[in-house]
Amino acid sequence: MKKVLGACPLDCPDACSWVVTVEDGQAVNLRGNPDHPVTRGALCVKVNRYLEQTTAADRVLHPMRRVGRKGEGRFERISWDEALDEIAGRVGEVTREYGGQAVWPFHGTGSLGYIQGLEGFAGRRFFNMLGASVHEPTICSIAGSAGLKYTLGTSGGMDPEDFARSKLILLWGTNPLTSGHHSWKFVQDARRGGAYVVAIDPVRTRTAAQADEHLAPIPGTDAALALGLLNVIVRMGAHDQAYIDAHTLGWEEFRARIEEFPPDLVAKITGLPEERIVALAERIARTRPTAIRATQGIQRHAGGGMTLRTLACLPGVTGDWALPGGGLCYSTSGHFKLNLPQLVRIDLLPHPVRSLSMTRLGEGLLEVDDPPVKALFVIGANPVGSNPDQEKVRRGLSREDLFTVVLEHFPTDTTDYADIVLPATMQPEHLDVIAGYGHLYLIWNEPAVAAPGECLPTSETFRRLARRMGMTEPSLYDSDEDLVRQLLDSPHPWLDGITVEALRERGFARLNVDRPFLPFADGFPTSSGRLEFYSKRAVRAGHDPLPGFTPHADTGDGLVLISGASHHFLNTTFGNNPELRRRAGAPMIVLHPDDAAARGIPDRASVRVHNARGGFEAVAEVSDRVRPGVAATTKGHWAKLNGGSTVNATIDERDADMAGGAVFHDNRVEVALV
Ligand SMILES: Nc1nc2c(c(=O)[nH]1)N[C@H]1C(S)=C(S)[C@@H](COP(=O)(O)OP(=O)(O)OC[C@H]3O[C@@H](n4cnc5c(=O)[nH]c(N)nc54)[C@H](O)[C@@H]3O)O[C@H]1N2
Ligand SMILES: Nc1nc2c(c(=O)[nH]1)N[C@H]1C(S)=C(S)[C@@H](COP(=O)(O)OP(=O)(O)OC[C@H]3O[C@@H](n4cnc5c(=O)[nH]c(N)nc54)[C@H](O)[C@@H]3O)O[C@H]1N2
Ligand code: SF4
Ligand SMILES: [Mo]
Repeated sequence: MKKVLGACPLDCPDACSWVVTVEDGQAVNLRGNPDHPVTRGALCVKVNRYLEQTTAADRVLHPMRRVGRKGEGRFERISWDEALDEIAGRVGEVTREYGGQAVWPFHGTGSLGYIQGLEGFAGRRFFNMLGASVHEPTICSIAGSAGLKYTLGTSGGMDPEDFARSKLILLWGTNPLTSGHHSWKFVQDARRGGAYVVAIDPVRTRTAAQADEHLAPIPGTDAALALGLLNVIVRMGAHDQAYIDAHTLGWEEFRARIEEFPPDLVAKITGLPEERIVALAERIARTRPTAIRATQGIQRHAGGGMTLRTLACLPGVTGDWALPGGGLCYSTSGHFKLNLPQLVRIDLLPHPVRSLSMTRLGEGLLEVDDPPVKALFVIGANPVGSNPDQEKVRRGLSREDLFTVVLEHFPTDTTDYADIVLPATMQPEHLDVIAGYGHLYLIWNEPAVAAPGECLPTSETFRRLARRMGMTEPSLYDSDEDLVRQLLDSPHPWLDGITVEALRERGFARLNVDRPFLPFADGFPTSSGRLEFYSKRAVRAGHDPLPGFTPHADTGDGLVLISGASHHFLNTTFGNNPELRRRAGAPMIVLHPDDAAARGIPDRASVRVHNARGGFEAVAEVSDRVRPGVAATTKGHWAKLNGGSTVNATIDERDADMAGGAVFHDNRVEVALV
């Protein structure tokens, strides 16, 4: 029997460190690493079933070639040799006829590993050699990150471990009890120290139900709420003028913007009672330190970038950025100053290439023609389940002239459209290193068991494909461990002493930063070195020079449908696990009693949720967990296991205000009895 240290690869802020128990070459137990200060011995309801998934009967174990029509999901088993020959041949034809840019390496968030996953996996070097289009990972968090960079110069903020020192915590558009529960312990620590917790969410989630106070604004109006809170704070004279003078840029201009948002107007915009806005502002005014936790859900709207840009100003006005336990945390990933350029090797590109946005796969496959996309590699992604506009994505993937290769663990809604499916290893079967976006540790993942069937690490698949295509560039053949060494080879002091050996021994390493962590103690990484209320960079990018409020673009009829994290699935990962499906139940939609009554929908009724793009079937839950005009469901169900379509059939392939982010929660639907 041996115990092997690993890392949860899933797209979750917590990046847990885990321990696999191996007996006779089989993984027999998986649990959270008790030594890791954030994991603290616990995984989650989903990953407690991860080992079960590694041996599930439906796991893809061999290369397969399509025999049926696209979308039908009928395949025959082939050998790796046949698969590599066919892929090398088809990709060679495409690049000769249309150029490298006709190849789209579409990689998703199935694994956040630096080697096997999204962050820069070895396949990037192969695609750079081809001169393939660059894939822009726009689907998750990019609008908020872009907004934060205007204000702070980085998307990184405070360390969630420091929530324990806060006296007021605003859980603003975040549902940690479902989407990354490990930070909750720090919230509880703060409460023991007397902290007050406010949830700001149009839905009464598990998290909101546990808060001391819950405010349910109209979706997409948070920036107006932030400006309204600031309006009251400034009128009280509770802004920190000394901090503002020493550390910010453009206060007089921003102050004028704040004056445009008095609480009576903000009450109208947000649908919140004016007295509750004023009361929260007064609470912020008198409570130091105040921490804001905002995550990705809040920015999946037309104005999502502006929302984070504006929220990050709040601690700049109150001076909380200077205080342990104060500030804002969206994602910590910007703090990992790893040597990504050396891993990704963009310099291998033969010439500059275009980018294709992950969020716009339908458009990319159906409308782009300079050149058209002729070969698609889907790696760690399930776009039929997770992308906006499911029907458009299906139409794109159905193109007969498109050659599609999907690297997967399971026969998903997307593999059904593949020409070739390649079997990929799961986390206990390959080497990787990962960083959370909700803490400051790098986590090591040592292979624990042999891969089943003919599964290969994604990195190895691309080494073999490069060889098959006759590529001679030596760095294509670097081993996984070499790749990690190149990644860790960074001059940044926060990475001093973090080596493969150190990681391997303990399973994790915290960045060399102080505890408590004051991210901007040495200034902000903007061009002025200050927090920029006024941003020249924003002006150059065509945005408002000042933080403000950007309303929803789609103001039509219908209910605003929010489809946030499911407690039992992670995106569409685990959507095929029988026990988690049983616990999750059928797809549901929460309707306010007034909205249900107006449509004659009783509790537990079967309904069809639809709009011009498409629809899906769900069970109605009539409840005041949502505010009137808002409906809630969750992401993650598989279409083929739930009547052929999911909530993503209703979502628009539209961009948010910044960097091409997706707008999943900015979606209008109608609901009718079936
Ligand atoms: N169990 C589980 N965990 C997950 C995931 C999962 O699918 N399942 N997904 C993972 C991924 S990929 C990510 S990116 C993170 C995301 O983690 P979160 O950001 O927590 O994800 P969401 O559930 O999309 O959104 C959080 C909350 O924002 C609220 N919200 C939506 N629109 C608005 C708004 O306009 N204003 C306000 N104030 N609130 C709003 C939603 O109602 C929701 O409760 O979670 C990760 N963790
Ligand atoms: N309606 C709605 N839709 C959403 C969202 C929402 O809030 N609402 N949120 C969006 C967000 S935040 C995100 S991040 C996206 C995620 O969208 P995707 O990136 O498509 O993520 P998943 O749906 O989890 O699909 C990941 C796939 O990768 C596979 N996989 C996992 N590990 C590996 C590996 O090591 N190698 C290979 N080859 N494959 C692997 C898994 O089996 C799984 O099928 O979904 C988005 N979709
Ligand atoms: S999904 Fe998140 S909470 Fe669950 S084990 Fe993985 S990192 Fe931890
Ligand atoms: Mo995400």
